[in-house]
Amino acid sequence: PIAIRLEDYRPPDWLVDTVHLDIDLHPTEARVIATLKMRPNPDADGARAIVLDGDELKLSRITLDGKTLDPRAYVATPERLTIPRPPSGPITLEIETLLNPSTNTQLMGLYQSNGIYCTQCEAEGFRRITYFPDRPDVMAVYTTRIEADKAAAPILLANGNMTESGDIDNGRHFAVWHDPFPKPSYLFAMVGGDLAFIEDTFRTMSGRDVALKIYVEHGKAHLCDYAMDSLKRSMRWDEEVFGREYDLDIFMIVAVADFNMGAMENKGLNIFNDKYVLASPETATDADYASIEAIVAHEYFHNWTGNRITCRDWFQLCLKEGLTVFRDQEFSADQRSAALERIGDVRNLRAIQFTEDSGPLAHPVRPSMYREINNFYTPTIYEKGAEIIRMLRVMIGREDFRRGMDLYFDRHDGDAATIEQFIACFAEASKRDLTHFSQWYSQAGTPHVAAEGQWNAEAKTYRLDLVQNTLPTPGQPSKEPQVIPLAVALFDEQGRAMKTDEHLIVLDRASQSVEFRNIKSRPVLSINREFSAPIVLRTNATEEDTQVLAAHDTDSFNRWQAIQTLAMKWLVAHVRGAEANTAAPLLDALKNVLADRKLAPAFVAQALAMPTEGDIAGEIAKNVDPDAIFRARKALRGTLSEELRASLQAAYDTYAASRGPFNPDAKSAGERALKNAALDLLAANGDAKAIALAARQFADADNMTDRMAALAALMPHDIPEREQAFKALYDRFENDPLVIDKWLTMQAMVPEAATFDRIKALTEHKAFSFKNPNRVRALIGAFAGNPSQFNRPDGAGYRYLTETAVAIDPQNPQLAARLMGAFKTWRRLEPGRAAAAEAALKAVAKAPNLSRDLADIVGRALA
Ligand code: B3K
Ligand code: ZN
Repeated sequence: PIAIRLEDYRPPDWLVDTVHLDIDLHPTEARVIATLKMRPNPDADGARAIVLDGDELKLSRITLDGKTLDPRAYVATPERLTIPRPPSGPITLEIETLLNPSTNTQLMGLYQSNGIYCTQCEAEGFRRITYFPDRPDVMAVYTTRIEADKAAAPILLANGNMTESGDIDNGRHFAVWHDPFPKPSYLFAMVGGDLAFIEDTFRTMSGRDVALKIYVEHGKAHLCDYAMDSLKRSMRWDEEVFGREYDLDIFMIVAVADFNMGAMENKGLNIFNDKYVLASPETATDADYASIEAIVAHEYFHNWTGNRITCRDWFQLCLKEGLTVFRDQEFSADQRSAALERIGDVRNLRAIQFTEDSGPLAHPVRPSMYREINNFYTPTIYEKGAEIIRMLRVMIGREDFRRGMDLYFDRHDGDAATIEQFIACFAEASKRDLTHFSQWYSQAGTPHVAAEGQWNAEAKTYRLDLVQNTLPTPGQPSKEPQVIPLAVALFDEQGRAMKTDEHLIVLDRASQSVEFRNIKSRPVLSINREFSAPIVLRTNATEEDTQVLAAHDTDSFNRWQAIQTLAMKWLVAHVRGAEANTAAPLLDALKNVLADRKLAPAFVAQALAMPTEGDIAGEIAKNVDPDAIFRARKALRGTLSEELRASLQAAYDTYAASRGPFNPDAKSAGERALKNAALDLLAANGDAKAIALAARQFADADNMTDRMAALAALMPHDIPEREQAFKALYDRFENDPLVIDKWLTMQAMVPEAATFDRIKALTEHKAFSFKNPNRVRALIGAFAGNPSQFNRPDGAGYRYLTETAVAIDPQNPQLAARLMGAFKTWRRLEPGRAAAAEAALKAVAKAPNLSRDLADIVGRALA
């Protein structure tokens, strides 16, 4: 695939002012007539040829200013429509294309999901509908007329407000939608089908009433209430916190079963994966409820950060995605618990982004080159992008941050903007030079920071020496120092906060020292509080220091971090063969936390959740042996199970007893989380009483959270109770695909050699289909996330994954490429496994006719 470079950006030669789409829906022969009012771009100096993008398109007709275009005046291929010598002034083009939605298995452009017509255009799917300058800096006003068989598609939706609808003869009908806000083509959407819906209204801060509708397949309307509630809370929150009001008369969400990702923010017509809309206590876990809330909010927030202000080009993707993730994280923090949200977000960042940043797929938050843009919807663009904005707020303070956001909305409303323009707003609002800070966008890799403190008893000073270093990443062999905001506090050895003047240290050189004065006793350092910067931190803290923080740090994040640090120390020592080392400091810390009635149960649950196998592999970083890691983690959990039995049982009993009707709110979810974390550890050794307890909870549960937690506790053990539970889950929910996904995932996670055969058998099961992305991710994606089994020493896991990806590729390249994300850490494996992974990747690279998506990912994974 050819390289697209940021430095090659040129403004479009032609602009499109209005688009009129006339779509005649049909399963195999849908007809699209696009009428484009175009004019030369006064800001461009390039050639004046008209070059429109296409992808697998079939042109049936074209007119220019009402006259059929002479075949010698244009060239049409499936990928491009070129008019080499168009008139010099404004023109109207009418382009007719014919599509086959029923065979569109890529799920890009116009396709059918369970008979429902829907579209997905980001990033480059609009060109699968009609020829168009399919780039985000071409913004136009769209009017969409949809016509369809009324029985097959009684509901016809598109962006904007509906302006007209009616019946025509032959049982057909139509609807016209007009979106007054100019938008790029990637935000276009339409839907047609026989759908159920729920509706509500929202009164905006200026007093306008907005109709809210959520459309789903028939029989699912009763599962939409939580999504609707999340939507209304998001709309209110964006008004209160960012001053952003909704702008159309209607806001719609449509949920479909076949979708390549989570959801899509099309203007006024969000299209969602079923998984992030449908919920009932019976079928959705607390984690599902939290994701629905976060994703509904995320897509809604895009209305301002993404739609009203969009991206000039795809290199600026983090402009909308990093910012919108930041906004949805803030929303969840406000709706639930800020401390717990931060712990969860950092856990996720380390699991998915730090791993990416340390391997062959590392890339800057704003890349300077890509070959397939769909491969850049990554944790780096999204999660690290959000971290940069959080750091910016820490650096300039909340007030200037808000003023910078206001300025951005004010100045760039209606624009296709760049990162530079965004940062300039904050530089102006805070009167600061943010040039060096902006390097976070261009330099890849996670900085490692060493913080070493020395207390001088005589001088009563505490000197903190800070050193930063970022390892090379592909294409960036040497790195510059980053601007790293470090929130700091000092405690005495009894855990009392010391009064110090310095709270925020900005490390912006390779090394620097800070001195605290008037420090009368040896301090304990709490640094990178609230995870103020996305870095890997090493300190010279003693184990006693870490215990002080684990017991007393007033920053919940760092208190949780201290406990993780104690656990990690034990785990790494164990992986390296030091089996005799004591877990006493960790056990003390956990006993403390379990006994502390003032702590939120959700926090205690997070403290009990030991570092994952992936976390440990990241810490070890080189020569990783997944089996040794698995054994160490199992041994630690076994020790906790033995040593904390009484307090775990007490925690379990407390929250098992306080059960009322299911409520998905944060407080109830936190109580369930603690109860289930306790159950998980109680059962970690396979103790017969604990297994019986888990089996009983599975059987008696009145909600999916408790049911899945019980199954997760049984899952690591090769016992009949586990197999009975798998069977019971299937029998009860065989007609509910979203629960079937949980059933598939849990089986794919079993840490036993037999899992490999189980996976292969499950692909033949009638509940499974390679055509549905949710099923594939639930089974194959989860297997790729099973560290000990995907990384089987014989390499069979690698081969299976790559062969599966190659088989899926012709049908759905995006899905195939996503699966390959499992190889982002292959280079840190021990030599035997690394060789097997490399061989599997090389076999893919040699396969014929790879999609651009798969070829790009494999090429980079091997580079
Ligand atoms: N913007 C979409 C993602 C589109 C992915 C295209 N491959 C969803 C989101 O981030 O909100
Ligand atoms: Zn987004």
